[in-house]
Amino acid sequence: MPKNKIIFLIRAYNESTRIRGVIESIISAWYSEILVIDDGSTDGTEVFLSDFIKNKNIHYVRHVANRGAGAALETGFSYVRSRNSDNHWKYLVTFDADGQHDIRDMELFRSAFETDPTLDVVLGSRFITKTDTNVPFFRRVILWWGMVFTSLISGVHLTDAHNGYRMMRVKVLDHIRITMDGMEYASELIDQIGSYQLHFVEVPVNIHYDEYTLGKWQRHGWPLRIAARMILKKFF
Ligand SMILES: Nc1nc2c(ncn2[C@@H]2O[C@H](COP(=O)(O)OP(=O)(O)O)[C@@H](O)[C@H]2O)c(=O)[nH]1
Ligand SMILES: [Mg+2]
Repeated sequence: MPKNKIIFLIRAYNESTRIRGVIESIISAWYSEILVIDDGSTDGTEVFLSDFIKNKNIHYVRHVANRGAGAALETGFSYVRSRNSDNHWKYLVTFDADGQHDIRDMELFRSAFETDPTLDVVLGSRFITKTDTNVPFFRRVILWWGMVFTSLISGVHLTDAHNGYRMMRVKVLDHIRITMDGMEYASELIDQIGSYQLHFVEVPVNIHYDEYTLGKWQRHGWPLRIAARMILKKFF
């Protein structure tokens, strides 16, 4: 699988202290196609990335105001849909801007597609087999709740429903449309994977936790409110 067929979609909201390192780790693994959706950051993210943008090392789109992780994902999807008429990109990877994802795990995503050509989507999971990830207790409870909720609402059973590390065929974007702007997009995405009967598998990934990433939880909104928005959207 040639690496330039894979586009990395990185959404970033005020991650200026982390995002350069993330982009550098991707480039140093010889991936060249990187799309950053700057979700209305107010911390100078654009300035931190100015040389990448100027030298066209990355594709860069900025929301004028913060719209949320789901909206930023859909902006990235529509960018890829509208600029891929020659099918240049075959796969899309969603990758966090905060350094939680490990580029080395790409080997597992790629080999999943290579061993099973019928796959549409490969999803990262912290909870299958033993990864080195040490998920803090409070996070584990929230993720468990997210997993149960998503199973109930979508009928798709995953071990880790809210893992942002995913790889999909670009042609899947013909079906998928994210309409939920906030964190509830993760359940919506899985719901659509179920509705379109996309063929998926989970692979084990390491998610890196540190003080910085654990300190961001307030940005997500309350889990019950996120779930309520998803229920309203799906049933009303
Ligand atoms: N929390 C949050 N993240 C956003 C937003 N817009 C884009 N993102 C990015 O979405 C990714 C996932 O968000 P994060 O807070 O790390 O969530 P978590 O890793 O699932 O706990 C990160 O790269 C964020 O920078 C937003 O409005 N809120
Ligand atoms: Mg994160």
